[in-house]
Amino acid sequence: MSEILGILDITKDVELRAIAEKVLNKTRLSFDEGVMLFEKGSLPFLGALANYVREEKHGDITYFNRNFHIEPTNVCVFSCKFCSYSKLYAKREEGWELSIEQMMHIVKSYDGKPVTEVHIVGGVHPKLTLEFFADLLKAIKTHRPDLHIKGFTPVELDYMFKKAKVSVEDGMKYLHEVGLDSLPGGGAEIFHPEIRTQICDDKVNAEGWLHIHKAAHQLGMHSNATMLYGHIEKYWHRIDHMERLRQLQDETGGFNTFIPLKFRNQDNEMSYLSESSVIEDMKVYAVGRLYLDNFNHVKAYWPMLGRKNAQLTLSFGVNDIDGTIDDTTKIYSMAGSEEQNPAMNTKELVSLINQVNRKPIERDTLYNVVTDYSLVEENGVVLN
Ligand code: V47
Ligand code: SF4
Repeated sequence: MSEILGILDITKDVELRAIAEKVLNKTRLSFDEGVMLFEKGSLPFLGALANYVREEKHGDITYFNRNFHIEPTNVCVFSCKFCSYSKLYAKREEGWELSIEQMMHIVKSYDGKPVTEVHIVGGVHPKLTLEFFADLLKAIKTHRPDLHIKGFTPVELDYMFKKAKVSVEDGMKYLHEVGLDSLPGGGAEIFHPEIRTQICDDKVNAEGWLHIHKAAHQLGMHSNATMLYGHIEKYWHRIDHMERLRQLQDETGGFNTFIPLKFRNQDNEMSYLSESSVIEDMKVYAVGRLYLDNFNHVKAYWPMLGRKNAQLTLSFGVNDIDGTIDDTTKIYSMAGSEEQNPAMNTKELVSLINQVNRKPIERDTLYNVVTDYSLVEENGVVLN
């Protein structure tokens, strides 16, 4: 109770106090209230409110998982202006594509290591087909059936399905049957056409992105959702984006996690834009936590934000800091990620979470507990 009164004391603004009361009473925020949080909400106000909701849902629990990435190709038929990665026409000699054998070599390099997930995502190569990716999924599942495969954004899937002339529903069913377990959150960017047509005009639109996630959810698969922020979008475009996600989540309940992605400006066609401040970054996490009342988890992708800022997000609504990846995806390192050395082992990740007095828990993709590290001593012994 005193905590609640404390939050209300942070601001004298009548409209913000009304929003705070709604959040404390678990009442859903309206579109205009979402925009108002960005316009008028101070950092302490948003932080206190988002942290309240985070602790109501998860206490101090902070999840991470042990995963690795495979990027089948950096060749891409699309031309997103924020992308520092795709090589098709401009720098063809820098383009690469991996064979199934090469990707299986990566999978096998994790044999005996306690990873629970492989995240597969890359460019959209004009030659790679639905059958090629089905063969990849089958090969991974044959080799390591327990490894959860989180793979392909609607950008890749839309292209694959259209080329194979199959419907979204049939295509998803097929990939699920041959081993695809869930979808990552990429390709969402900003849904509203006013922004989308300026930054990524030629790839799948909002309706297509949401349709593919809905089809996955209807098969019982889970997925994540991202939002690329901090470029040319206005506050209301961010809320419009979250609103569309909130509506689909009401229908299906299939989203696991919301992942805001900070626009990085190195070596892309939008390099003339400056990047958002840390204050703005924390506000995006907090508003995400408050507006998306039907999402259980909000994730900060630490290789992009840096270790210190990732720790800070844990006081702004975030309850997940992604994985102990050995090698960050090139899509980030090329756009200018905060971390020069984005590898972090489990011990480092656990102490990063402990340092800010949160409770580290290793999860699998579906948020089942793998190891509760608050019960594990330095030497790895599980305490009772
Ligand atoms: O959709 C591309 C983003 C995304 C830039 O689901 C950029 O667990 C910032 O979605 N600055 C792909 N971001 C990666 C992705 C992801 C990452 C980690 C975990 C999960 C998950 C999903 O990367 C793209 C795009 O939004 N991106 N260029 C850039 N310059
Ligand atoms: Fe291609 Fe993805 Fe880059 Fe867009 S963001 S150009 S779809 S690799």
